Amino acid sequence: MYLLTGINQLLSVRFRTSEASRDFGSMAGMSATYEDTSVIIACFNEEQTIEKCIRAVAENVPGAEILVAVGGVDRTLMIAEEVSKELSNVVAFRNVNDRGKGHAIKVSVARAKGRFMAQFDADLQFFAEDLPALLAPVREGWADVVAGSRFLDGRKHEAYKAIYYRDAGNKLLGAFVSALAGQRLTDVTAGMKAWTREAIEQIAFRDDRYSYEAELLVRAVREKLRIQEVPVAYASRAHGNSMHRNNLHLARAGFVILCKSFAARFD
Ligand SMILES: Nc1nc2c(ncn2[C@@H]2O[C@H](COP(=O)(O)OP(=O)(O)O)[C@@H](O)[C@H]2O)c(=O)[nH]1
Ligand SMILES: [Mg+2]
Repeated sequence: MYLLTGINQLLSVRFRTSEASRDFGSMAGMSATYEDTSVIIACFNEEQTIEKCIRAVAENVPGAEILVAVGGVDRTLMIAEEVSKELSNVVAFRNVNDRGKGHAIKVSVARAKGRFMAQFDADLQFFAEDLPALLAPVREGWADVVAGSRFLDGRKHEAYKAIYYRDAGNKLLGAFVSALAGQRLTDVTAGMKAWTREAIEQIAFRDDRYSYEAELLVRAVREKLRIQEVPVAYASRAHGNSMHRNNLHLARAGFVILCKSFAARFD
């Protein structure tokens, strides 16, 4: 009972409103080339999807630098290097001493040439078609950080088979981080985010694993940066394995993200 009341209170916190009424669809087609942009793909044993992923990114954000930061032990790096011979703006590298997705993103940010950056998961759970709309708010100068959201209306999730506990947990995390940040954020763990170079340097997130996703947003609010959410489509994982192996692991990850978000708000 107390738990439910608490959750309700969390959800009913009065938030600073974001500019939810913007028409993301119309902005998506604005820029034809992305020479000023780097797209970061962190991957861990994604040999089955990496080629399709890189090609989809290259097609949807033509001209962008594509950094592929590879951990794990399978053929992902070999495949990415093969694609880079054909597509000159693809830079594939082994993330030496890979400590997790957060680490791979940090290392890639340090290597990236673009003024604007986006992260995009290698497992094809997100759609490269959403990258232009994700990047529009930072490239047009009206946001410093953009968070892709699977829980905002606007995109369909036709290839997604709902996992009740995971979805509920993600929404709860969103509500918790919103309450911490004082700004409504519906989805803090989505694998699609974008930022400006100045913003990510100012944020300087610390976590090397999965909690960096929420930490990044909490620190962005602390730094008084402008965050915009953009709806993104989502699909179930069809190949490879999630870094969250089972429900127990997932629950523990949720708890760790919660604690690290709290620490990032007040440290
Ligand atoms: N370099 C690196 N990438 C990772 C690591 N863990 C996950 N990733 C990548 O981060 C993205 C999201 O991970 P995923 O396992 O799909 O997380 P989930 O979608 O939350 O289940 C995928 O592209 C993974 O390959 C890691 O330890 N190192
Ligand atoms: Mg995934």
